[in-house]
Amino acid sequence: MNPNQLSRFLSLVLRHKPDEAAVTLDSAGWCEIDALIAGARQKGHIFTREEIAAIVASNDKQRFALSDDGLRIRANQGHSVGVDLGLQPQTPPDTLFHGTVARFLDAIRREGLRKMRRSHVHLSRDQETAAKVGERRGEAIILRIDAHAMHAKGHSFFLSANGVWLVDAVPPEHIHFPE
Ligand code: HQG
Repeated sequence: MNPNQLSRFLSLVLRHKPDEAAVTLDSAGWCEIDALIAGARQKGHIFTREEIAAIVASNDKQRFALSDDGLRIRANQGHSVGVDLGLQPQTPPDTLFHGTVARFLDAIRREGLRKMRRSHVHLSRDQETAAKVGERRGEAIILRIDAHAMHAKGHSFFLSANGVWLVDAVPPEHIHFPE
């Protein structure tokens, strides 16, 4: 696997489908690296501990973290399998952003932002990051989220280890749509 393929494979296993490497994640999302390497090898995916360490260190979005003892790995966010990352609620910046595409806007106006397949709605701290998230699907539309008002109303916000703001849902009244 080249580094890109390995990064994608780790995202798949550590966020969505641990079965793909014949491993289980613990309740906080951690996976033994030795078990991951052995399980993936059984399925024909060959990589080393050093290659994993290089991905963790160099990944453009810091998608993965190693445990303090270096023996386990987990994804910092983006899960669809149920894990509890143990994040503490935090006060968000007054404004956060969400990058999406035009075809979702009608539904978002009706029902707000929903977490869809993931465990949270993902919000970005700045417009540039939100633009990159939206561009994965087409021409990005940037929504401005009134995080201050949501927080004041009791919504819990969490900050992932790689700087993504996570929230359960965003009701439509807290979303500013572009003109
Ligand atoms: C949309 C990447 C219809 C939402 C990025 C998005 C991010 C709705 C899509 C991370 C909706 C869900 C997450 C509603 C939301 N009706 N569509 N009510 N509510 N949507 O991938 O935020 O590279 O689950 O706008 O950088 O795009 O994987 O979420 O378009 O941080 O590390 O439904 O994924 O990180 O898509 O991206 P996603 P997202 P990684």
